[in-house]
Amino acid sequence: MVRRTGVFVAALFAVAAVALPASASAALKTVYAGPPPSAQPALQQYGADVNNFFRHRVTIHEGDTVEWSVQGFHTIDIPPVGQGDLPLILPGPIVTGVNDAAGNRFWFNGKVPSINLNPALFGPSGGSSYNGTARVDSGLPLGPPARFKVTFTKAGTYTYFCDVHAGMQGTIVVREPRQPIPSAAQDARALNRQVNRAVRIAKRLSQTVVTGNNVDLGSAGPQGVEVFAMFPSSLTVHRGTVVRFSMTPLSREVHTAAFGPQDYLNMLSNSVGGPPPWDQQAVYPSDRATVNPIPLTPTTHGNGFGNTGFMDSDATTPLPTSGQIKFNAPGTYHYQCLIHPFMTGTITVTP
Ligand SMILES: [Cu+2]
Repeated sequence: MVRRTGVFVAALFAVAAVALPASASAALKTVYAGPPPSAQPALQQYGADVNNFFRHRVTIHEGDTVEWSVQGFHTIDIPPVGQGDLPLILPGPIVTGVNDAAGNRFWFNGKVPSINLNPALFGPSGGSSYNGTARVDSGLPLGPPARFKVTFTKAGTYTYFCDVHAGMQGTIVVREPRQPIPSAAQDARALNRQVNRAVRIAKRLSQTVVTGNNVDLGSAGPQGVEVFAMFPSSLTVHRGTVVRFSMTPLSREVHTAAFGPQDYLNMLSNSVGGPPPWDQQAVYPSDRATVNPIPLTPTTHGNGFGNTGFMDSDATTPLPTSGQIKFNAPGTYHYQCLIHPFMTGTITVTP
């Protein structure tokens, strides 16, 4: 239904554009949340996505409308001037009753708040008109090909955010009626420059080399560009080695490194990819409260489960930026990110 409406509206505007005199200023500009579809093949060859708005900065006239075309799991949060975005996750009731495959209680029962999506993001809020004083938020879930329109009624410079990806923000400059704004051709050139720059960054990031007993979860660069892979994707260590799994400093994502049987990891991945409440085994480190680093063998927790839990590079959340796992028995250990299950890796442990 969303897709049909979007196509219909786009067709209406195409007709309107033809009917208007050439001198009339544009009444609507499109911003992509995530890279525009035309840029995605070039980014995908490097396994990259971009947590940014395209164009990052857009200038319109008072009374004009911006339409966001959402190309990923993003929101559009336009707060009152000077305020920040809404939190993605919120602490809730204390965790209880979460047992491992062997029937033993995880350390975090009775000790930590459950972590779930912020309910304020479950739907749109604030209407479709913005004057700088009251928040307009598209809310979740907004996957492709969702569209979100806001009319800007007062001149000013407005910073807005994606609530999902910390650091993902854009700017709408709203000018008074007789002030100049960029033409459609100028906007198109600026969009191309941003896309080309992102592709160059993605290519460089795809060649990331991580040495030692370390794995980077993703490789993030400037402008919200991130390659979604484990670096390195396979690592061989001796029994007893501690491997550190780290976020990269510029990442706007949340990742985990989770080990265990594939069906068990699928269950956890489906939980955090779906509506709350999330399975808190995915969120919290499997063992951190009692032992650090997390010890892992093929029989840990009854089934070889071990998890760093949610990690990010955002200083405003309580999530850690890295986690350590100690490999206590020889074998081949497959692991993945529970939030991005296509990010996979292997640790081979020799005797
Ligand atoms: Cu991830």
